[in-house]
Amino acid sequence: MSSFRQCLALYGLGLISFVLFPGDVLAAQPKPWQLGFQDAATGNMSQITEFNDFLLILMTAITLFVLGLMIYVAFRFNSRANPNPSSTTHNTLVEVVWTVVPILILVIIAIPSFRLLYHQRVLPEADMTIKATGYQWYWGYEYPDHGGFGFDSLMLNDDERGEQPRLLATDTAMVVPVNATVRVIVTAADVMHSWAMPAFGVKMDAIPGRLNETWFKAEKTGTYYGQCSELCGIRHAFMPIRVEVVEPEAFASWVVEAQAEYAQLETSKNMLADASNLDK
Ligand SMILES: [Cu+2]
Repeated sequence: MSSFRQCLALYGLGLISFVLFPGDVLAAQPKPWQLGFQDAATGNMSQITEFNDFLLILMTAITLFVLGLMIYVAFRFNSRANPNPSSTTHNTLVEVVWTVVPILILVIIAIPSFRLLYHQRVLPEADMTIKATGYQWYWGYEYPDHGGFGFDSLMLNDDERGEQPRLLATDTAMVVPVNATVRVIVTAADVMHSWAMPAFGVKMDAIPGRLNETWFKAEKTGTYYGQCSELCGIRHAFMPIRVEVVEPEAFASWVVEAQAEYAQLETSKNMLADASNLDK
């Protein structure tokens, strides 16, 4: 079978599976031939997508209107069609209209824009908190509400990644329950990074010595991929972010496993205390 037909068959299979199993379990990552944003997994991202679509329509309408005017002027008022130009210099009505209409358009854009900013910036009552720390070049996560365990999440190379997508695969993931409001405290330990998750509509700078706050409420279970979005050094492109959104029961059992598996903060605190005793 030619590769084109293989592609077609694969595409068809993908389409059928999408129709049969629509967006319930989502794997948010860039797709070949993707146009626009990744599928939204949070209310904020749905609003961002809607706002983008609205602006696209508005921009297209304005551009077509201006293009139409220019074409009209070029044909109607060129020197052959209009050999004796009018010497009018002012028209109060036209001047009021071309000032007021753009102001109205800006107000129409500003209202949903500010509403969106407000939703992103004002944190609702959070169900849980996770601290994400950017390092050169990987992410570390801490769960202060669940016993304070923490772990690092490193990119997997092509030999290790299995089914996971290239350059986005990680060994461990931030795991969160579906439909929970998660507050993410974002910081960095060395240089500036940025914790970005396109499907959640979240992008927050991670700055050393400073705690930034953001939040999301994932409404669909699945695996979501993002990347560090602040140029942070030679391996900036290789510190992906993976978030697993799971059912609350699965989250609870993951927490039990994670508490056993990952070093507890308490343990590391004791180690630090031991180390400082050694210095004396
Ligand atoms: Cu980074």
